[in-house]
Amino acid sequence: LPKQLKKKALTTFPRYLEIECWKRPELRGLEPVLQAVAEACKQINRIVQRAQTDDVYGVAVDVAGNPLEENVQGEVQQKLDVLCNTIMMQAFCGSSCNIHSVASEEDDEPRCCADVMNDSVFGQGEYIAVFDPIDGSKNIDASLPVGSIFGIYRTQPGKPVNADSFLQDGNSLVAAGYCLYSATTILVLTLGSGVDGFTLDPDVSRFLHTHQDIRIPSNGAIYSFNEANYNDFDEPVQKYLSALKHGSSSIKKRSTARYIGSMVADVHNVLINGGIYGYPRTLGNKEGKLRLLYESAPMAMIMEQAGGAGSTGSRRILDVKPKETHQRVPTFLGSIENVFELDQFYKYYSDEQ
Ligand code: P6P
Repeated sequence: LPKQLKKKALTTFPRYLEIECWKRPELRGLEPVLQAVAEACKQINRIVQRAQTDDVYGVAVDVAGNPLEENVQGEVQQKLDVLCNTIMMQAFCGSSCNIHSVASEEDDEPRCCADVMNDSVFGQGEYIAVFDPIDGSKNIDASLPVGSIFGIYRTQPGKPVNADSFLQDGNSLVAAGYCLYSATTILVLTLGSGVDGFTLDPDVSRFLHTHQDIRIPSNGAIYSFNEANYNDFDEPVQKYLSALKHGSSSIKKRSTARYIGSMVADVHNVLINGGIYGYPRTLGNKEGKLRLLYESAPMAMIMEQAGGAGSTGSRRILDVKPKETHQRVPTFLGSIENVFELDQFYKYYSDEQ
């Protein structure tokens, strides 16, 4: 092939981590952790791909065959959710001794890694991790995309590590990422200096560095909201959506409404193509539906690192300090101009003024 037609060989995720941790030695402790998380995402990918043929699917039951109790979200846990939670938890806790404790969407309370691994060798580390192991798992019914979301914080020096250690605002995130299980399986990660994407080559089971330094367009055509809730939205959101549909003196008419109902898929679509994703507060969810700690804050870090924004409508998501692990927050993520526009509607129309 002529030189210009030869595609540069894609490097692997381990190679990327090796170089990033060489550049920034303070991240060295995360190298085995993130390697293990990538392996966990490969396992989850396979489980998702085979969920409806391997009978992993269905309601998780106890030894007597009774459905397991509802999780903190009030959902009867699916076998798949429980399995993916275990895989992700063991990846964080068992990969090294650098993660002290973890908080999962599937568990009421954070757990110390020494307990998770049943070995006091673990759980001494300087980091804590938060994750939603399989967000939107109900979408697997219709073979729709689902995703895993995670974030890593440092423990606070000199303070005991407990549930309060997780109540840090998103500015303190050291790393954030997600894995989207869709037409392709892609791991998207930020270590605080840009965003990179790694697509799984299923033939060799390797994440390859397909997206270097992802930058979200400063403005985009996509708007991604569950508009069935339109009548419940705050007036600023209603006016913003109306302006997107009809155009206004200050807002360009948008042509592309997209909503899959799987946060990782909807957010990734906006990251790659530009636009805005929103899950505003509704009458049924006074603070929105998405969880601050392990959904909105990691996604907001990724958006900001890619040149975008993450807002609650009145403040940066990364500035919101959680009061409790499963706190919800109104969430708007996407291109800087789109999110800015939305915030301006809140500024001028909100009845909160
Ligand atoms: P609705 C999935 O259950 C989830 O948490 C997110 O992945 C998704 O964006 C949202 O809920 C969808 O919620 O109310 O639009 O069905």
